[in-house]
Amino acid sequence: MTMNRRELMETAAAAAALAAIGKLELPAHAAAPVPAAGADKWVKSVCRYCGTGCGLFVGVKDGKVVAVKGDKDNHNKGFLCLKGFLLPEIMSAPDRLLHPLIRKNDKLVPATWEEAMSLVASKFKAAIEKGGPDAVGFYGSGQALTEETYCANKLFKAGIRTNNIDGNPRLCMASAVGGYVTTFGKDEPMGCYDDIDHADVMLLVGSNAAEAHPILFQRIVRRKEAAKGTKIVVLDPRKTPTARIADLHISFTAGTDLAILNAIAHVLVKEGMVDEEFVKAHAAFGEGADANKTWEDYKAFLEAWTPEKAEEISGAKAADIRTCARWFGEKGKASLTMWTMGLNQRTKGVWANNLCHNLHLITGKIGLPGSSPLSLTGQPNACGGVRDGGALSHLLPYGRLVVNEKHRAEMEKLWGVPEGTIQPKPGLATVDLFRAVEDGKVKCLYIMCTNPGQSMPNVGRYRKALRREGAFVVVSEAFHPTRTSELADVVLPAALWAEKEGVYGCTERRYQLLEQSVKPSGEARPDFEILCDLAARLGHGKLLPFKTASDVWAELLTVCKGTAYDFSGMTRDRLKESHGLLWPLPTAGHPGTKRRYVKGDDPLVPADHPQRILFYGRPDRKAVVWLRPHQPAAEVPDAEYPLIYTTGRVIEHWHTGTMTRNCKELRHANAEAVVEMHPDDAKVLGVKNGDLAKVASRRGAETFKVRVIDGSRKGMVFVHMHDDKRLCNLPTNDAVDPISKQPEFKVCAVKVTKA
Ligand SMILES: Nc1nc2c(c(=O)[nH]1)N[C@H]1C(S)=C(S)[C@@H](COP(=O)(O)OP(=O)(O)OC[C@H]3O[C@@H](n4cnc5c(=O)[nH]c(N)nc54)[C@H](O)[C@@H]3O)O[C@H]1N2
Ligand SMILES: Nc1nc2c(c(=O)[nH]1)N[C@H]1C(S)=C(S)[C@@H](COP(=O)(O)OP(=O)(O)OC[C@H]3O[C@@H](n4cnc5c(=O)[nH]c(N)nc54)[C@H](O)[C@@H]3O)O[C@H]1N2
Ligand code: SF4
Ligand SMILES: [Mo]
Repeated sequence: MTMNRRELMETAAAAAALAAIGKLELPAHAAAPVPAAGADKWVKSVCRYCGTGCGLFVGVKDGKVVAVKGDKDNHNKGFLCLKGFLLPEIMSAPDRLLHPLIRKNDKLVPATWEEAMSLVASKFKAAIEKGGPDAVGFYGSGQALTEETYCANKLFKAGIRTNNIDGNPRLCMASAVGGYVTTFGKDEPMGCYDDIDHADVMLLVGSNAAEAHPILFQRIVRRKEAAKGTKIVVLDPRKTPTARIADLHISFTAGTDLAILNAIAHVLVKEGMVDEEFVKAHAAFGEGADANKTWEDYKAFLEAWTPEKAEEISGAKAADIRTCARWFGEKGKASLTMWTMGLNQRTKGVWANNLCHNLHLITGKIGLPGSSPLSLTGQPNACGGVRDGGALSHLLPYGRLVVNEKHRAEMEKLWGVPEGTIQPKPGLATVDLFRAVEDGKVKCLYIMCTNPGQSMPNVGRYRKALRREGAFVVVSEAFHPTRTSELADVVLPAALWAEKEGVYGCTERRYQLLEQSVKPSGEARPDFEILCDLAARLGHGKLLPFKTASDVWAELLTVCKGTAYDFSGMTRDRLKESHGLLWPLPTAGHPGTKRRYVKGDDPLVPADHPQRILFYGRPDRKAVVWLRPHQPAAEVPDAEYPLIYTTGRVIEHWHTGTMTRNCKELRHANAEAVVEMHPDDAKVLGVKNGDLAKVASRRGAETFKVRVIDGSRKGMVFVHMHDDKRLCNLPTNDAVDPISKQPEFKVCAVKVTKA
């Protein structure tokens, strides 16, 4: 790390920062120092960035956002990390897009809204007339507001009648969704942040929470400080800032977690740490796609998965796996597992999720304070808008499925469209959607609130697809140029964060309202308004008759009613008064649900249910323990491409950097993506700190500055994803998990040479 970055991190708001440099004391927190800008009013809102979902107040002066301060009455207790704290800087950045752009003579030039929207509508109409509804598609985002995503979903699935609507949660949370649905029958975690405060043992698997969820990480650190003896195990190939607070850091070859997770279960069974009664009452067992196995079958399956075998496959020490299992399984202790992209972004991502759930089901350490599998959500509204709202190509709102006739009929009735309107076949998931643009099947693509020209795996291929002759690409963006807007035919200026109103749903099923603080900049319009305008121009105005985001919410309260997501008691007024509400919340007076499936907490479990828990998500009212053997990544190193390539985040930057590059403090701290490598690898390659190295896979290559760092794992290089000049996704693999269709960003094979 450069001195510059260290200096920055020392003054940063997150406990993460101190943990990263090996100190555990909590820093004097940046919740307090509000810039001396003297705001006239403070408007309640939520941070624009990560799935922690910190509550904050936006300080407004003369119609401009001048400051933010953390909301003391929300779960973040007034704390914000540096990115959240610096949000005001992004609002009036020089690269804010203030008017529409249209491509003329291969150049993007300013246009009026009327010109831009009539061009978009005519292109969409022509494509649909010629090629049918599936000739168009929509690619959305876990950062769009719930109301916006819902409008897009309704317009495309019920108006245009295509299921070709997907979004970046496919790159992010799809394997978590697949894990929850296959194990519990319904998506979304059962646990909550409060579990951190009760956990005795915390497993962080493939999660660098110190950088990616700083305020949650701070809560983890607080728990460790408050309850001596709390054990933290980090399973990550790299020695991340998160790993620096671990009591046990298990490093291993990327892509081999399945062997380790099965070996942990092996030890739990062998050493009598299972809860037979719980298993008997609540667990089913399955293999492949069917829950047709038994407890005995599962134990027989685990026989082979010894820690020694896991060591052979993964390089993790068998003794460490045993220690981890013994901590996790100790009777009477609360155990919490949290995971993120290290598990999800894999071709066996759903299986890896299942194996996390298995550990909790066989020990009964689930649905108790401090005991839960809790997948950490990446984006601020992946849960609320896209997952719960059903805006993926195979989903319909609130747990309903495109392939289910009854679900389609329910939605058709709710949407007031004729029976048979919704297509019964799932549309194209992200990678297939972009391939359909490549081969001309999808002629028009509408991209909203995401930057796939930088964030897609094997991005060189899809950048070409977006510029293909005959493809028409619309991008709704708050900034320009981005690596996607530069490829567009039309760029629409979107209102940003505090310039509009809507709901975000974060990791713990918590829905929160972002109130509008200021007017949109320039000619920018909220995505909600743009979508309603498009619907009217395409002849589907009746489907989106909404005047305000609040009107959309009123409709959502009816759409969720009676589902496992029921939040119909969460009126706009309640959201306004509250500092976040957790669903299920089915009636006006209900306080919300901390722990789902748990009697006395979850209103969907009958009060007289004889057991403490009811897994009502599946017809047999059980959760499934899955028999999932280890399988290797889609691409593993060989003689020609000898190193593992993995990519991810740094605390200062958000994804493709369009927003955080606009904060000078963040930009200066860590502007350029580097390739981190182990000293031994650097020696073999003949490179040192600051040299340039070319990283090449079978798909593409990019050059990065070298950072030699002993926290790296030998045989693996790690590259940051925020740099728009050095695209970390040129080499990544676009192979997908067969169940979740999520790409394997985290593992592929590369060769590195001095550039
Ligand atoms: N600062 C910041 N915070 C963010 C974001 C951001 O862009 N910047 N983005 C948000 C979003 S959308 C997301 S999805 C989250 C992501 O949050 P995280 O998943 O925590 O972040 P990543 O850096 O993508 O990856 C996490 C870790 O996975 C490890 N890893 C790689 N391969 C494997 C493997 O095979 N097994 C295991 N167990 N681990 C492996 C990497 O070494 C890395 O440390 O962050 C959210 N928060
Ligand atoms: N190599 C590699 N690639 C990855 C990952 C990885 O770990 N490694 N992680 C993947 C994951 S988990 C994720 S979530 C994706 C994220 O990838 P992206 O979604 O492509 O990344 P962002 O930079 O968040 O893009 C959001 C865009 O929306 C714009 N924007 C902001 N607010 C608004 C708004 O209100 N309306 C509109 N219309 N636009 C707005 C921002 O300027 C920004 O350009 O990246 C994926 N790609
Ligand atoms: S932890 Fe996440 S939600 Fe909270 S302030 Fe930081 S970026 Fe925003
Ligand atoms: Mo993500």
